[in-house]
Amino acid sequence: MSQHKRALLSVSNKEGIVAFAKQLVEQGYELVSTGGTKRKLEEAGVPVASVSDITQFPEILQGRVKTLHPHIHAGLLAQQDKEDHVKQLEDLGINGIELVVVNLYPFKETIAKDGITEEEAIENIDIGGPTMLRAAAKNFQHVTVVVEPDHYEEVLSYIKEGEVPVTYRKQLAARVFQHTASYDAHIAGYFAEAVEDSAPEQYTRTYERVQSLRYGENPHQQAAFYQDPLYKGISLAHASQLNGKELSYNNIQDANAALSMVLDFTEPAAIAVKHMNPCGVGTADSLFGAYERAYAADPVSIFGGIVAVNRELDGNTAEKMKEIFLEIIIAPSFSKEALDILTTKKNLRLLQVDMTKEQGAGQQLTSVRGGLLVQDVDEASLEDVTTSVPTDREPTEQEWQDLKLAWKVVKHVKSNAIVVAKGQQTVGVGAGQMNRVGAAKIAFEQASDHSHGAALASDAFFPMPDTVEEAAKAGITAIIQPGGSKRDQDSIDACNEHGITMVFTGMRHFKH
Ligand code: 93A
Repeated sequence: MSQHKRALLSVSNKEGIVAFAKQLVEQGYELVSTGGTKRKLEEAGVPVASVSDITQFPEILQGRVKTLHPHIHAGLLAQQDKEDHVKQLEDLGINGIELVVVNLYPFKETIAKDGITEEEAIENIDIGGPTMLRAAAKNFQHVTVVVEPDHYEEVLSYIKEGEVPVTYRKQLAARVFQHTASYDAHIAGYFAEAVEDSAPEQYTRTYERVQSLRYGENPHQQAAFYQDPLYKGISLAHASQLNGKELSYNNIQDANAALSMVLDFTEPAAIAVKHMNPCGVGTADSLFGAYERAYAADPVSIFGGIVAVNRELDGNTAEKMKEIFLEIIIAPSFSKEALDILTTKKNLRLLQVDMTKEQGAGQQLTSVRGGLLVQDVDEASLEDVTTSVPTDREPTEQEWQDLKLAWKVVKHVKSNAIVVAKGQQTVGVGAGQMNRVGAAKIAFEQASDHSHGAALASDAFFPMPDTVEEAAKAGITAIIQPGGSKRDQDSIDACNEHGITMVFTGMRHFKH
């Protein structure tokens, strides 16, 4: 056995490798490298042997087989405190490897690029690298393994002190197994997507931290924001923050709710959200008009709320928004005038989100104790169903407009949900009640006399005619709901009695 310690260096990301290698040589290490890494080190005048010299085997198949050889892997996996391991290495003329520095082909970065071919993606699946990393990590009692350039300095300082402590080597091994697990999860996710097998029962995804958050839903809870790097659709993780304080956990939840809602509208729309429920929704021919309606829908609750719009935010609308305290404004873009107006408020968060991407909303994850529920995001709309009108009276043109708006909004309201809408805006929202009539009563109370001639949407069917009775008292003239209750006829009769028209969608929109 050589009296020198040996380090194997094989890196795709060559940042910092030359400086690190030079210092290893100074510390008495013999270096061994694969083709590209070796070239880089030689150019810098660092003495280095090639893996092929050790294996006595060339790199073949355009680099697909470089380090996959018993001379390398026995060197990595041998337990130096086991006599028979040491003897076998000696008999076979294999030297041990004490330090492994490997980072992998950039698979994730490659697939993130536009227009990448399957061939390019596949060539970036590293096989030899993870094999070395995992071998060295398994053998952390005897081998130091470094997968991130961030660790070069720390490892060097230990080497200079004489030895890398085994506790630290174990930490590095843990990083390696996290790294290779996440690397493989990216590959699995890519393949699942490629064979259109990304349904919830085949769920394979890996998430990466976007940011640590100051705290969670409450100050005593720790939290962080993760993103699915494979998701290429519209997401807050891709937003540019143009002004304001850092987003909080609750901000992200609320902003996500507002964004999801505004994306359901093609006409100019403004959505105001509080605690993940819409408190005001307005649409109009202009964004200014839409915001005026969203504001008028509930001028009290919007205070401290989150507003999302689906058109460039202009100066006039910005001026109007500035009048009250808002936490966040989300828009596809902000005019210079709007920015000048709103950036005078130091804390107001402005989020610019590209709303043009077409990819769907993907899957939704909810954690339960010790587990996870996965489902498709509810992206259904009225266009996906065949509606029917079981009542004597059909909706008028105006009622249809209000019903459509109410139905779009009710999907985003926590169940049991009742939304009352009139004249291109919501006038009452009853959210998250344990009983449907309770939700309706809240909506009517909020709507006050605006519920006269208004439309009502219910996220699920009426098990009894009581909601219709209450609606009639409040002056509602049109109702939209899934239908399908055993006692639908009682609700239909009640509607007919009060001259109310009712639409069945055949589709439910529970949201928990
Ligand atoms: O194609 S591989 O999967 N086959 C191998 O045997 C192998 N050994 C190391 N890729 C392999 N590597 C990877 O090559 C390393 O993980 C590293 O990312 C890269 C370094 O290659 P080079 O030194 O030629 O730039």
